[in-house]
Amino acid sequence: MEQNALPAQDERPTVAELEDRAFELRTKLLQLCGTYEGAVHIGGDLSAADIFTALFHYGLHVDPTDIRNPERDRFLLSKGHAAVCMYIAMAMRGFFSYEGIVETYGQLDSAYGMHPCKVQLPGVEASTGSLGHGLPIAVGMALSARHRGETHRVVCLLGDGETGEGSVWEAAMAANSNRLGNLVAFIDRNRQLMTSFAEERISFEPYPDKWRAFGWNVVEINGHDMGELVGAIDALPGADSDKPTVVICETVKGKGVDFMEHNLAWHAGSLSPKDLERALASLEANREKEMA
Ligand SMILES: Cc1ncc(C[n+]2csc(CCOP(=O)(O)OP(=O)(O)O)c2C)c(N)n1
Repeated sequence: MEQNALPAQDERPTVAELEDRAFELRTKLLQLCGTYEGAVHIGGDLSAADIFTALFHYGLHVDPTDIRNPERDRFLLSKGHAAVCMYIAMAMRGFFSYEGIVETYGQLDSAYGMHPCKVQLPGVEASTGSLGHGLPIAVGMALSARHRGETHRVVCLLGDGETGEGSVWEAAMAANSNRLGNLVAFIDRNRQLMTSFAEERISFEPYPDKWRAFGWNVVEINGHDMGELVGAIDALPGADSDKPTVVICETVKGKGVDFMEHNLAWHAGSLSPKDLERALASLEANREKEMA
């Protein structure tokens, strides 16, 4: 990923360091889930945790001490229900404090709502949560950057289920028509929706071919392999290129916690103290297995 004139990211972490951060992110997420009384969208948070880590700790050219810098990359969370995972990834990058999130998450008037609100939380680029809106907004932002001669990227994370929304494909067409090489979409391809598995409800396949047919560069990776995430980010075409890129990240909903993985019951939920203990133990055991 090319850098624009913003100061270089402090020191870019290694893949191993990013893996550690993703583990910390998942741990903090589960802990928050254990203290918050309401439901958290835990399944789609865990599937996206590695993507958030790779973006906020490696790929995105952003500066937590200068959040309005006009040269920053713009990140939009189109699957807005995964906001809490984004907040924690941002907190770990220095945007705000984790404790602050835990204190007020989900409360009326909190800056940290279940869905992100750009008015309430500086650093959030777009208010999202109604699925299908992030990519259209990202297209407008990328087009506007082009007209102004700006060189940053606009990066948007979508759920695969979300791409059942027609507005996503209108945006995909508009991005191609306007040759928006400064636009990058990451798809969290966890193959689950809210209450069902994706292909049971809607035929997504041949999914990468659909994006190709809409004129996009298509990159397919394992969205839990930090090396592949970093490789995909490093290989992105320059923001001055003329084709938008989609990185389809094959993921597992509930990733890292055995009893949540591929389990429709964990699209959203809350954790009893006992559940939290089990979840943290499973996360730890899986991490040890991966490192062995
Ligand atoms: C327009 C709209 N319809 C329905 C919902 C309710 N909803 C929230 S999450 C979700 C499932 C989305 O699936 P996906 O995009 O694959 O997200 P993930 O599985 O990664 O959580 C739905 C239907 C919504 N937020 N917006």
